[in-house]
Amino acid sequence: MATAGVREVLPPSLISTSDQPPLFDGTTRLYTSYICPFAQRVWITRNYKGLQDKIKLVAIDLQNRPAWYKEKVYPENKVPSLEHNGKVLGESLDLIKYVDANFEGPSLVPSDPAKKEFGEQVIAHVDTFTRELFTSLKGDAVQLSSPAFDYLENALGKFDDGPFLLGQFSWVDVAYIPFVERFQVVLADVFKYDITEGRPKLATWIEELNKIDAYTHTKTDAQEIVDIFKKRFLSQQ
Ligand SMILES: N[C@@H](CCC(=O)N[C@@H](CS)C(=O)NCC(=O)O)C(=O)O
Repeated sequence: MATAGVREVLPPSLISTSDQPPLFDGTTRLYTSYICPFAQRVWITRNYKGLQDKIKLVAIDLQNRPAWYKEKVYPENKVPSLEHNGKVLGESLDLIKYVDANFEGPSLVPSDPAKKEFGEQVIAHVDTFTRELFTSLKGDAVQLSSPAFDYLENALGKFDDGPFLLGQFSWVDVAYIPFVERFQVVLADVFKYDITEGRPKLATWIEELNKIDAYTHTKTDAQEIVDIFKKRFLSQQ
């Protein structure tokens, strides 16, 4: 039984020669990659709801992917995907909501209509947010990434009953934090820029998220993030 605060032992990532785990044997499986920000959203959700024993992690090495993943499990060939009740579902934002609605544990979607509505609004912006961040790496990253972080700073001012985007911790924080985590590290290391400078709400938000085990247990090592970004997105740096 996994207990809050105790770090679970993560299974090794499966590679091209790894056998396929049984499919549709009644086990719920989250196919994931430990370094994927999209998959991290669903992993945080699972942890927060205390589902470590109910949703098994199956990590895939995306650089050396087993053929059976695309052929038998998830034709989109991406992570995350969730095997549950005889089906395999994908898309991280949908999966956060699916896991929240279909499993026990604390809810990540508030019932307050004003929070629900603002949550949908902020979620509708998340793809623009991530696009802005990745595009910023092709030019003056500090200047080009600023509107994205300013958006968050502004959104964090909406509710004052807690430090999170909807006041209390919710699926909206889960959707954003994997990307903020990566760009905070990369902008600090490569561009010597602190994204929290002049953004006190963002600083507190990150600080408070770092107190939540469900999230901290999913974080990627900072040096690994820098190495991945240098190789994939910053080849000219
Ligand atoms: N829109 C998808 C994106 C998932 C995604 O792009 N995952 C990446 C890893 S971070 C992936 O599986 N890439 C494999 C590929 O594109 O072949 C979601 O939100 O779940």
